[in-house]
Amino acid sequence: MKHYRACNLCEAICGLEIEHDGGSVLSIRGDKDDPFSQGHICPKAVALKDVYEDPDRLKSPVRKTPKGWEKISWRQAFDQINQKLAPIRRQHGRNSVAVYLGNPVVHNYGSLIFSRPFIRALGTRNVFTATSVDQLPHQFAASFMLGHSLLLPIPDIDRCQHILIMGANPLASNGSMMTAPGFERRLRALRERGGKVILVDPRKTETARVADEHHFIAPGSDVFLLLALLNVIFEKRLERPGRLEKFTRNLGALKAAVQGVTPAVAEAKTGIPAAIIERMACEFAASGAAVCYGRMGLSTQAHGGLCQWLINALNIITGNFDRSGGAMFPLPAVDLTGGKSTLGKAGRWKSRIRGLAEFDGALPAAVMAEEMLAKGKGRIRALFTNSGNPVLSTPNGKQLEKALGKLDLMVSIDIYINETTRHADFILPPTTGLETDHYDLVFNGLAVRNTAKYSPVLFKPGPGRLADWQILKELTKRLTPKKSAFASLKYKLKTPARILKLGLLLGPYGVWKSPAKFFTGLTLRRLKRRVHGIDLGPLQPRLPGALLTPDKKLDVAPPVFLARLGEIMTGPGDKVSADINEFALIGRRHVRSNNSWMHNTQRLMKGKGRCTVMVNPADAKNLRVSDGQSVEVSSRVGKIVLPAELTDDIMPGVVSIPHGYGHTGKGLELRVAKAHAGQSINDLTDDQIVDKLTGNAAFSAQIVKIRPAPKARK
Ligand SMILES: Nc1nc2c(c(=O)[nH]1)N[C@H]1C(S)=C(S)[C@@H](COP(=O)(O)OP(=O)(O)OC[C@H]3O[C@@H](n4cnc5c(=O)[nH]c(N)nc54)[C@H](O)[C@@H]3O)O[C@H]1N2
Ligand SMILES: Nc1nc2c(c(=O)[nH]1)N[C@H]1C(S)=C(S)[C@@H](COP(=O)(O)OP(=O)(O)OC[C@H]3O[C@@H](n4cnc5c(=O)[nH]c(N)nc54)[C@H](O)[C@@H]3O)O[C@H]1N2
Ligand code: SF4
Ligand SMILES: [Mo]
Repeated sequence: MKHYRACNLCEAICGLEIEHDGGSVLSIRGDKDDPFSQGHICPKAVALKDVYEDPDRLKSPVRKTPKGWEKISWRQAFDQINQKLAPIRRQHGRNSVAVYLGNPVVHNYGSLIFSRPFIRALGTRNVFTATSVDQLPHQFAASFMLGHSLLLPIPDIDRCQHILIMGANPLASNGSMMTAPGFERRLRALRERGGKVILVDPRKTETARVADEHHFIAPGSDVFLLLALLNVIFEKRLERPGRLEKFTRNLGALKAAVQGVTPAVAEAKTGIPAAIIERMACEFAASGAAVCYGRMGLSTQAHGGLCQWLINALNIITGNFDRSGGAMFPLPAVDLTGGKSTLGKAGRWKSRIRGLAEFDGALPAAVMAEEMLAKGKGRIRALFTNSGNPVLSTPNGKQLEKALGKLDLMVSIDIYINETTRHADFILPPTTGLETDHYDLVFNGLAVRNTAKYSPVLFKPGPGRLADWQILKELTKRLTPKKSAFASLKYKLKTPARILKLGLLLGPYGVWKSPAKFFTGLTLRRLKRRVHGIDLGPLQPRLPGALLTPDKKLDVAPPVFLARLGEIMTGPGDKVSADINEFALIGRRHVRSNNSWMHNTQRLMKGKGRCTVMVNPADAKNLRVSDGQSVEVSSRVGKIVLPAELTDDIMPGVVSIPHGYGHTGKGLELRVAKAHAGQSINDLTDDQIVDKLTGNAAFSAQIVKIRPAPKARK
């Protein structure tokens, strides 16, 4: 039997063809008839079978006891959680209970939809999500420039002729903040039609293989490259905002802001020769269909917010915004912006200890531990985690681990006991992957083409199993005062599929939008019938209509960015180390790995351990370190020991360690791939180093010391 669905493991939403016998998976292949992914998949999709079959995956709620984990019923779990939660809320107030939402929430529509009412019912300001260790700067820039944090410009990769990629490695990550299944094929096609791919990255990554040019850049210095590119364009009068000009505000302020940051100034900061910067700017401006795209390497650094602003600005002043071949705005079948601005949703409250500002209802994850540790009124005493592993994924993970030990109550909704959930008092395991239905509410909104696809349940979960949304719904119900019979019936009837049905009906392709489309418009029933998905066409210009700023104008230089830019231009500058043992730390991803949680699948964890420290051979020589030798990497917050991997692919003065490893705790040993346990980069990253503008964690360019590891005592 064949089943069709979209893979929900990463942002590429590839179509899958799954052969099965009703109970087990026989094979997983790319669905050639999926109009978007056209047969592309990566090795992770095949590992969905392993997750489904994994004997280590939890199937029923567990409670921590002095004798270890004890299985309990759902009713016992909900009752006991409630009994412990109620007095904490009563005595210490609503903010004493915190929530952390991890990455898989955005890949799971039920969890996404039902997390909101849960947070609302808790009424807490201590909400943390993986956004602030990831793409917050993109959303921050979108909110201030366009009026909504989800009005995100996406490179029109299939029609552009020139792409400048900064701090992204789509050949390993399959693309991010840019849903483009088969990224490599799309980049190759760009070059085959005579286009150009330029990559700027402190590591010559897998993506460099398909680029025309790769330039090393000093980590954390991208803001100066972007300022210089804009500077050259204004100096040479190459700016051509075209039709955007009519509805763009503050062009003059942008021009003034980049004055003085010449290619020579940027060369000193970035290491990229001035002549190359000048040529890059001219080629970009001359292309007519160019786009600049910057991802993790740019958003998770001290100037993340400025970088994402300047990328938008570069695309705007060259007219490559909202036009074919530039950065465009998808029109998904369910529009999450809801037509309401998010402009006011910033800085409404601040974190208790460090005073970092809220954005879109959440505080930076980097303050989570201190909010649990620092005594006083308003301390976090209870935590719910949903689909996350912040001990491995947020800066200074060891400190967070210590803080979790001080909580009065911790509840985790997760399918595994991991480095974080092992500190929970209760783990509530949902159905996952092949056992759930899905519609991609988030990534259709970031996609390089408008498409829609509904993924039905493949294997019906057995009795006593609950989906994420059912767990959230039950937790919410118990927090909410008794409602009228009508209100509780209405709530009872709410399911993700029913909400989707309504969203599609009211959405831009829905029957409701245009009565003329009564027989053809998008409905859930019609979508379900098209098992491979529906193509809704290439991206179309949407501005100024889609803008959600009060005056319906695009702001190319909002004051918050100008103020922050002023600070960094007149401030003392970044520490440039002179010590030969000191290096700038960057991260990395591997195609056969998925953040912290798929390291229990044999198929992905084949071969040598990948959790190594990449060091340039010239640096290794100075350090007297040879390939494979154990080195100690240390920072203000911690120390880890890993094998060195010598490679010319890494820029001198820079070292790279992947994140998501460090599965070394008792009871957490990987069953199938011990060589891949590794150590956590976030035992080195400093929680005090954040992007001051957005509060996002600044993982990149933190300074670490390296030395040969002291020999282990016998
Ligand atoms: N130094 C450094 N740190 C980083 C990064 C980096 O590049 N460098 N990357 C950052 C980024 S981009 C991200 S997104 C974060 C990710 O950080 P997190 O979201 O905190 O962690 P994940 O590793 O994605 O863990 C996901 C958890 O969800 C569980 N899970 C999987 N499927 C389901 C499901 O269907 N339901 C439920 N309830 N649980 C499920 C898994 O078992 C796992 O425990 O890490 C960030 N941390
Ligand atoms: N196989 C696989 N795919 C994934 C994931 C995974 O864990 N495994 N995670 C998913 C998630 S949650 C996300 S958010 C995306 C991320 O998707 P990407 O952003 O494409 O992934 P990264 O590999 O983190 O790429 C960041 C690049 O930035 C570079 N870099 C680091 N610091 C700097 C800097 O200061 N300046 C510049 N210019 N470059 C810098 C790094 O060398 C790296 O090549 O990937 C997703 N896809
Ligand atoms: S690229 Fe992403 S969405 Fe596509 S198969 Fe791989 S993990 Fe799944
Ligand atoms: Mo991410």
